[in-house]
Amino acid sequence: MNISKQHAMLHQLVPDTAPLLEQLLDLEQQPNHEVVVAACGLYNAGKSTLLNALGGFVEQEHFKTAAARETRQLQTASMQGLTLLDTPGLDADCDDDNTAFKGVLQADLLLMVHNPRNGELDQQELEYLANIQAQSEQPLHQRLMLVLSYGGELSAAEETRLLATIHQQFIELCGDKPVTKVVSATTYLDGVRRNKPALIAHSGVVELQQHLAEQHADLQSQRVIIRQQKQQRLRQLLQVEIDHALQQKHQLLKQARQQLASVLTQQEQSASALRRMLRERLTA
Ligand SMILES: Nc1nc2c(ncn2[C@@H]2O[C@H](COP(=O)(O)OP(=O)(O)OP(=O)(O)O)[C@@H](O)[C@H]2O)c(=O)[nH]1
Ligand SMILES: [Mg+2]
Repeated sequence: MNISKQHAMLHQLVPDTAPLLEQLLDLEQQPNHEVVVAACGLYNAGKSTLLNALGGFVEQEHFKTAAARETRQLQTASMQGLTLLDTPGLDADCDDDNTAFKGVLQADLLLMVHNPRNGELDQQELEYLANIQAQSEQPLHQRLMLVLSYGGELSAAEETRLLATIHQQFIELCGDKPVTKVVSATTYLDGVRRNKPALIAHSGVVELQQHLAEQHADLQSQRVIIRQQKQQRLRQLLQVEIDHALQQKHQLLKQARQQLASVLTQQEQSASALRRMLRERLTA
């Protein structure tokens, strides 16, 4: 019997396990694809621009960018063995928030893109991060990098102060601060277009590309371990749910059997009384 048939049977037997089963099935059917690096953050944070810069989409952008809200769906591109994943801004009223979030959860590394013009992380970003943390096998600061976009717009002192505040927010949220890079994707794209090495170097994008290339092998082996841990955790949860559901069924059957037994006893008592009465009448 194949896995889907087993799952269908289990679903029929214990319907409450449906969400867990779905997650397990998703995980089992996930292809062994490339390492996925996803950009997430508020709309207009510069996610798509950053991914265009990282992926080398200079003359023609692969990920559409705009000054207004733009990305509405998940979109991917390949970059030296990595898959870059663009996501809708957190506050976009996107058709399928769940699909977007599921995609983000399956990413191996998250680039949390934050525009320093917005100051520290806002409530929406913090809730989003907490939600990811709640559903991750690894601590948040290990599966996420903070990327401050619009690099060069703050003075060095302002940038240091802002980063200290944001790092403190991370420490409160998950106990540690993530690896952090400050980039200007527009400066990088401009530098490549106009062949200005100083702009390219100043943009911080090359540094980020190098960092991702260095992380590649680690991310790949981590992916296998995390997948196994996730499967193990889901199977354990499933086992607990199944045991609980079977115990409840067993209890219900026991009660039903007791009720039936008591009805049977009553009926037997009535029948004996009836037989006794008939016998007395016949012998009278
Ligand atoms: N000055 C400056 N502008 C930037 C930078 N990064 C992005 N922008 C601009 O910011 C605007 C929004 O950029 P996008 O990359 O579309 O932002 P996004 O986060 O993908 O936005 P949504 O798809 O709507 O969620 C565009 O006009 C970009 O040109 C940057 O580092 N510096
Ligand atoms: Mg976008």
